[in-house]
Order: sequence, then C-alpha cells, then structure tokens
Amino acid sequence: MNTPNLETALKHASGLIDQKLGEFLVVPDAPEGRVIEAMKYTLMGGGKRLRAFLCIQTAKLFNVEEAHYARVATAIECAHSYSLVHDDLPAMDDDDMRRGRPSLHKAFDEATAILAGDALLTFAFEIMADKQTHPRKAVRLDLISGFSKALGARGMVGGQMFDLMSPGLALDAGALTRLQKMKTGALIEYSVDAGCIMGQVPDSIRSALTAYAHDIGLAFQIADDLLDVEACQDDIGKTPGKDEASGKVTFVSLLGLNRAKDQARILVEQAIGHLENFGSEADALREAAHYVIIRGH
Ligand code: GRG
Repeated sequence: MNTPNLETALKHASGLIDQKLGEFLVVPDAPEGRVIEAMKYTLMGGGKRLRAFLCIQTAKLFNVEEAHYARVATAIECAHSYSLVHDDLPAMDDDDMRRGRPSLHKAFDEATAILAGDALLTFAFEIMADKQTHPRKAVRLDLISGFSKALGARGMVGGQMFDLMSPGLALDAGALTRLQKMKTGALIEYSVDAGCIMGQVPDSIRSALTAYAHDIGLAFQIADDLLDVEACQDDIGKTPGKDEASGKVTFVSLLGLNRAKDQARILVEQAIGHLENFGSEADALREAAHYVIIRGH
C-alpha cells in the first residue's frame, strides 16, 4: 500500500523526538549516568514513534506550535518505552529480544532496567509539567490528568495486570477487548487526545478523533496477535509464538485467523470514517489506520 503522507510524517516525528531526546538526555560522568545510558538505549532503539506521530499529526490539525507538541510527543514516547522495558522483564513477559536486539535487562541488568523504566515514566511527567510544554496551566493540567489516567491502574498498568492474570481466566471477545483497550489502547487514544488538548478543540471534534484512535488501537492489537502467529523473529524483532505458548487468549485464538483479519479491516475502515470532517490535512492519519494492520516490528 502507498503511504507517502505517513512516511513523511513518521520521519518528521522520529526526527523531532530524536532531537528532543538529544537535548534532554545528557549522560553525566557520575554513577547515575548508567541509568540515563539505559534510558537512551531503549529510547533510541528503533521504535516506530507511532504514538508520537499520532500526537503530532493531531496537534498539527489545530495549528499547535511545534515547540509544544514536540515535548508532549517525547513525553509519550518515554512512557511507552518504560512500558516495553518493564513488560520485557523476567517477572512479566520475560522477553530477551525487543526491536531486533537484546531487551534492556539483557543489555544491562535487571535492576538497571527496573530503574530505567521508573526514570522514563517520571521523566515523562517532568516534561509534561514544564512551562515550556504549554503556557496555559489549565492545558498542562489536562495533559497530565489524561496522561495519568491512560497509564495508571484503570489504563495501561491495569491492562497489564489483567493480561498477567488472563491465562487463568476464560476470556471472551468482550473481556479481551477490554483488556487490550486498557493495555495498549489507552496510550494510543491519549496520544491523539493530547493533540486535541493542546489544540483546545470542542468536545465533538475531540470525540471523533478519540473514536478514530480507539479503533486503530484495537486494530493494532489484533495485528499484533496476527504477527505473533504468522511472523518470524526477523519480522517482529521479538520472540514470536509466545501468546500460544503461554496459553493466553488472543483475538486469533478466539476468532480464528480469517475473522481476526476481517475484524481488523473493519476497524480500520471505521477509524477512517471518524475523520470524515477533515480534508487532506488528515491523510497521514488515514494512512496510519491502514498501516497499523500491515506493520512489521
Ligand atoms: C509494564 C505497566 C506495563 C505495561 C506494559 C504496552 C504494554 C503494557 C506492553 C507491551 C506488550 C506488547 C508487545 C503489546 C503488543 C502491542 C504493542 C504495544 C507493541 C509495541 O508497540 P510498538 O509496536 O513499539 O508501537 P515500537 O517498538 O515501535 O515503539
């Protein structure tokens, strides 16, 4: 599929994030330098910057200044990186590979990986709270409040708990959808919502955009389940076949391959439908909806 707008926009997002991280993450010649090295290892590890892209492209719809959205998108990528570092730990998903190279606890050690995850999360909030992120206090508060909810016990952390408990639970499609909405959907939805918050847009526009994000978040997770079954390690940069081995219910195990693919396609079309009130300025977001179900690692 041709995705010229998306490719340009993903490159733009990556460039901005790398630039901000270069500014932020100076490694001191001191013992704590090790944790900053570890943060850099994971942040510069070849992620797609999908969440940053979503935040930036949404913010651009509303002419938000680059100085603001660059910081918010960087904070979101920091929080996303923390989740992957902790997810890979032996106590969680126990994965030695991430993005085609050793996961953080393998490249460093477990204690450093735990601390780097903690520092990434707290640093994300430090960036958000800073005056340079937005001059209006109310906007900064909304950003922080939404961020906390997306990441906390009723969002990503809760979803991760639910996921860890899931082998013992007979999940149906409704329960699995709820789990995934919390675990991966909440931060994806927030990435778009953060753009709306900075743009200070009316609720009706905000709801349409978060509905778009909701649908691509779920499509993204179905695609992840499909990748786990169909891809080899080189394609996804981590160990494939883990879901089945751990006895976890996935969209593929519940629906079968073909219905899972159909469901992902339906969600993509539905997501694009939510952008009907935007013109070509939302083309990169439209292309992203297709991309989430064809991505590799
Ligand atoms: C440890 C609190 C805590 C939460 C972890 C998000 C998450 C919760 C775990 C990730 C597990 C996982 C591999 C889920 C599948 C979908 C997903 C989030 C994949 C990784 O996101 P990408 O593909 O990552 O956007 P990149 O590498 O491109 O940044």
